Amino acid sequence: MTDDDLRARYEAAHVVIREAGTAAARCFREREGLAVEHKGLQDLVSVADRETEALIRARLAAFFPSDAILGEEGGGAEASRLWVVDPIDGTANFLRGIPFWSVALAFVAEGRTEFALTFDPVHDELFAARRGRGAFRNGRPIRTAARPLQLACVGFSHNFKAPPEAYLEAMRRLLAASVDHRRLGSAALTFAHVADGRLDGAIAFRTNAWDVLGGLLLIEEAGGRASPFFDGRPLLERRTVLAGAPDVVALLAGVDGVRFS
Ligand code: 2AM
Ligand code: CA
Repeated sequence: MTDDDLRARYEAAHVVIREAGTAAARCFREREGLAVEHKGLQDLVSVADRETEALIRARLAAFFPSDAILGEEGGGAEASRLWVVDPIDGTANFLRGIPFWSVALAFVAEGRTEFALTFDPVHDELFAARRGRGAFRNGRPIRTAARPLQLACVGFSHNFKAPPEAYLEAMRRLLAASVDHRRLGSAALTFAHVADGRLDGAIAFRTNAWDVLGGLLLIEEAGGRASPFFDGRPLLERRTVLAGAPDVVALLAGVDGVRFS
């Protein structure tokens, strides 16, 4: 793809994610009575997730009809030009009225994430990164933190399809090193907060591409280290990923087989 092709998509993604996030935030404010279904154990979906994804798909298909789309709710398959969409990451927070959720978009060309956007419409924070060109919050450059380990804090993302052993091993290592932790409930937004230096690292257990693909690029572009998502396995296979400041990443490397290339 040419630089112009990528730039056109990156610019369009800003417009699309702001529109989608604004629509989702309207549902968030009026969420009482929203129909909710259970996808699995502690795994919910609402009409807001479906409508937000439908809006994103419609806009992307109109702008770039030959690109493929993979979305959490609507599915999809690997392709050479692929948009990866999480319409509402942190659905459980969204439905409880906890204002920590996001809309996440990433664009993959020839098996490499080229840009990523994560939008928190409640706080009007749009995190964006393009490969090789840095990471930004609302257009201003952001950097990962460089705190000493004993002031550090790592964000966890867990889902009930992941076995507990790796989670407990990560927790054991952090507690032994006096590193604090949070579980904020949106993997995509947790990774964005690491890119912005608010948290020092993030680990997500057996997670899907749409939850973390963009966040891994955001952290890399903000100066941190990130485990590769593209490791030879199919994109649709879940895996554990880890990213953040080098000493945090070193402390957790190897948990659930996480490797750095
Ligand atoms: P979601 O809100 O889009 O479902 C919670 O710590 C994180 O795990 C969120 O990013 C959440 O994404 C994700 N998550 C929740 N249930 C999940 C499941 N069954 N499989 C994979 N990811 C899940
Ligand atoms: Ca998600």
